[in-house]
Amino acid sequence: MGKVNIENMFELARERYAEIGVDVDKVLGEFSKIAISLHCWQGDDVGGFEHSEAQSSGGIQATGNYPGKARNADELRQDMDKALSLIPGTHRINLHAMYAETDGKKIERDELSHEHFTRWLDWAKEKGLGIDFNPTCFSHPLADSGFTLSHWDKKVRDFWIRHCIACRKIGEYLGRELNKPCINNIWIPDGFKDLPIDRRSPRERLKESLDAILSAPVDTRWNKDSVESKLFGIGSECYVVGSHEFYLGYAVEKKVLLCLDMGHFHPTESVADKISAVLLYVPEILLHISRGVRWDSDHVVIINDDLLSLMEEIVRGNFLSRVHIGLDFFDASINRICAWVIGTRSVLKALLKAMLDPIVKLKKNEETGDYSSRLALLETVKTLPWGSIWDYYCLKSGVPLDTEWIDEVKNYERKVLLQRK
Ligand code: RNT
Ligand code: ZN
Repeated sequence: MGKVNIENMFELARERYAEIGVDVDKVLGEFSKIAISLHCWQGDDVGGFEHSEAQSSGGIQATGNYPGKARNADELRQDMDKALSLIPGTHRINLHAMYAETDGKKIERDELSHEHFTRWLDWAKEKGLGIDFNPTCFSHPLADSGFTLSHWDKKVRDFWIRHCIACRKIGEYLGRELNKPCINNIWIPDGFKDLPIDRRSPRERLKESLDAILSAPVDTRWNKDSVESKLFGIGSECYVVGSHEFYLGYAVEKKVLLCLDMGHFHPTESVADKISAVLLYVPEILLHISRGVRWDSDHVVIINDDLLSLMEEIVRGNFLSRVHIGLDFFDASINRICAWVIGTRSVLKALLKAMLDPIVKLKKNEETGDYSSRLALLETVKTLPWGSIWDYYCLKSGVPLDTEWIDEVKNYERKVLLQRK
């Protein structure tokens, strides 16, 4: 579609929205400031670059065999650059400790420091990106038992405590250097495949370990701690130590961030509905936007009811400054750059749509008890021309339209990805 057509359609859409009391220019101004955290692990199927022989996956798994995955950090950055060039706005990237660059030297995870992330940092500085971080408490011989911070053996726990403290220090450094706080999210796979007798002790040990991690002196202006719960994993079907209740309580007690992953709840539970409840008690939350199909399958995010209602809740509750939007999906059966672009653009589009909704009018309907008008208007906004506003935003941001970006990835696939043997 030509530039003039996009602009004309935008003008008409803007008028249409003005009729229902929505100031599109104001919305676009606010929308352009929102950063999404792009997870690096979509680019290499959650592999990392340690290349150790003893790998275990911690109950998460990318499936598929699409050619061209990144084999080292340079390739991963090159692929992320490509993806970011097809996504409007300035965003963040989300790293795991196992993406350290150690120049071929074996550095144990409890010895990692910011020096092992210098190239990531320089790249982020150059591109104006923020960085988020995660300790990697899986894919490691000391995680083979299925237990890390809640392990019965103090030596194993202490190793992972040291690793998490090292990661908090890295996060502090990255945050300060970039002048943008780093969200440091702890997720551990700990749990039992089959029925445990003692559900209590591992949770007591996990609490103790987390206390030890958080008591290390780290400037929380630059490193913001977050904890992520889970319902079950592959191999931890019967019991997960870090359950929702565990971490909700922990985050409330310690005033740290709670991470809500969309795949980590019972399938009919709404993560959207949790936001306004949780934010009464914790300062901020981190989202791991994901799409579970039948189970916590981490499919690429698309615009569906779950995503739309999540974004609506953040906007309608006026929570944008307290909700950090991160992505967490991994699909190795399609082009990995397409996965990033589809998922991130979908999140942005759902957010834009939510911001364009006539919230003042809808609230008024509700407050006056006029639920018929509320429902009628909710149905009306579904077909308002928000796609034309998205197209215009892409044009002004210098990125291709929805109908155009795929060609660029296909070119890149031919020229770059398929050359990786
Ligand atoms: C696992 C969690 C966790 C991971 C990443 C790699 O179920 O969702 O967030 O996906 O840390
Ligand atoms: Zn997650």
